[in-house]
Amino acid sequence: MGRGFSVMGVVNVTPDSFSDGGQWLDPAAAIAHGRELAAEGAAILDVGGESTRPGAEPVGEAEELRRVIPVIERLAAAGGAAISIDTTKAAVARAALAAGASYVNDVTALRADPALAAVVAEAGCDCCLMHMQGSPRTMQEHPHYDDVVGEVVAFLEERVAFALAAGIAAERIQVDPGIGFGKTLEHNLELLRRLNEIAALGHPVVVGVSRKSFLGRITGREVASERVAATVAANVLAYERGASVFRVHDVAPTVDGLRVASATLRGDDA
Ligand code: HH2
Repeated sequence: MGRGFSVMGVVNVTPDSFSDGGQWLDPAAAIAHGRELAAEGAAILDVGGESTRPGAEPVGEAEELRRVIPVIERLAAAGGAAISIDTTKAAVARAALAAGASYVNDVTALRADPALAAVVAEAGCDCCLMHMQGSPRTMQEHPHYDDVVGEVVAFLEERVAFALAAGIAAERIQVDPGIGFGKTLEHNLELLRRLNEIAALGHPVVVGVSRKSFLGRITGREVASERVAATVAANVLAYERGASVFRVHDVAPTVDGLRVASATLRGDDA
């Protein structure tokens, strides 16, 4: 049997996300978009109400709840895909889980809100712990590492230990190198090249390369939505090096790419 993969489709309910901000701010549009991504093969839909793009301003709890909860309720009721809540706030995660979400994607790896770990532990849901250097507002100003892969691995090890100590089951924990979060082009490429060192932690590895600016730097594509082929290429290489969850805006081409990668590498047509 070949190694499986899950595609996580991005449902941004924000006015300011870097590649699709404002497109799905209307709940009906976001719900329709989520259903389309599920039909294209997304096993997980990642619903977010706060942009994490470089320079983004924080969003208040009430506004974040207002954006995401109606969308989660409807997408969870529709079935066909698990729902992830992309948030750093315990109150938002709690409401999202009550509305039908079963996965918490926290780009701060349980560092921003001291109450979030207990919410995840109590719900017994899956969670993603992501590496980020700095905060979204300032992270791209001067990213610096002596050994980017070693430092990301050490960070994720510490965060996994923290999550376990908070009562989150080991099999519920996924890890993510945080492509583009306090990283230069060279840092992103080194993390992708040596992703097997992150997979060696023994937790499913999530990667989010979708349409990100390092792909624009390499290809010369300034318009984010034109970085689909670049996104598929990066995801295929990440799969080959051990990643298993792929967070993308463009689900159908990513599923095709990963099916071919899986069939080629493992003699399976997953
Ligand atoms: N990237 C973004 C947001 N959430 N979560 C994980 N686990 N990994 C990622 O790489 C990741 C993430 C940024 O992308 P996007 O949602 O498209 O933009 P924005 O944050 O501006 O909404």
